[in-house]
Amino acid sequence: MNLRRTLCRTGLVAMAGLGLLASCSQPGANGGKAGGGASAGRPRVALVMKSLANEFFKTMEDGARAHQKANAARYDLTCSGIKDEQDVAQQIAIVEQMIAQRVDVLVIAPADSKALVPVCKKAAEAGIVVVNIDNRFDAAALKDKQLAIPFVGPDNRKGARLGGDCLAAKLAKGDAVAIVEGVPNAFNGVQRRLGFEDAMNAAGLRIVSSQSANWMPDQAEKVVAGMLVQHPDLKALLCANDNMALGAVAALKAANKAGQVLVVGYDNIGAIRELMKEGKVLCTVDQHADRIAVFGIEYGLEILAKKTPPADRETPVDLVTAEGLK
Ligand code: ALL
Repeated sequence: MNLRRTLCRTGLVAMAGLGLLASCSQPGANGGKAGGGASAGRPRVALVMKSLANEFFKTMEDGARAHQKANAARYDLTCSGIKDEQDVAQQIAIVEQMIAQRVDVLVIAPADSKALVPVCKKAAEAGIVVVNIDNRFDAAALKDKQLAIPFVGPDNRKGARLGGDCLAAKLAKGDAVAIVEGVPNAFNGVQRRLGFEDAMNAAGLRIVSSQSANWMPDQAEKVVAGMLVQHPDLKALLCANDNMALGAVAALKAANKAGQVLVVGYDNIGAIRELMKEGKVLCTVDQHADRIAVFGIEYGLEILAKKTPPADRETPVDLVTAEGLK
């Protein structure tokens, strides 16, 4: 095993000891250059994601790695993530490590829209170009720290509206529906709830319950089981991500209500596409996980090279229906 791979392995073991999940594609040696750390002159980009147990982030990582491979002469890439959707402290610890390693660009999907702001300020002050992807930082928290970090990602309210409108077309005015929300401190989760509400209100549907299941399937299964008992007339479940839609489908099966309550998801993961083909999920929203990080990386490299002033960039969202998959 060569030295680079050994270092990568050692790093992984150390990170595993801290409960961090990380992987190295092109770890490179830290050149020790002030403010740099580029290997062979190439900038080092760190992609910091959330739960790698979520297929969404696996797809994001695969997309980023494929892009790096095709652009190997342009930059080196390190990808990391956390084990648990809510483990904000671990994500902060990863960013601290990236600062210590003096990467050039940090592309981050924050697990919490407020809690990651201080450590990202520290990264920016260390001369690292920080790009926020997927889940937007809280505007007030950024302002408070006098920090300007560009956001590269979709309009989540718009995306959720697409899923909500698709559902509304299948229901009658006055029907009861429920929302399964993401982590309350994630801006994108909040925006998706608002987008679902926009669609339900426009169609005259009744939202009888709206509860968080923190993006996780097992939590969603429990939350939905409770909703089904409390609201036996429920006609549909709007889930803020596909993992929670998986939990919702499991809860429906356990309650012998499979096929009787419509399910909407968000992410377009493989497992949900299968359930859509089986008629167990009505639709989902594709935010193109494979491209979100790539957009962020490209933008980070551009800012690094040209000192472009930070500006937000909106990425696409599209509705995916069962019919569309046939
Ligand atoms: C969000 C993503 C996905 C994902 C969720 C779970 O930031 O946009 O919808 O399912 O994180 O961590």
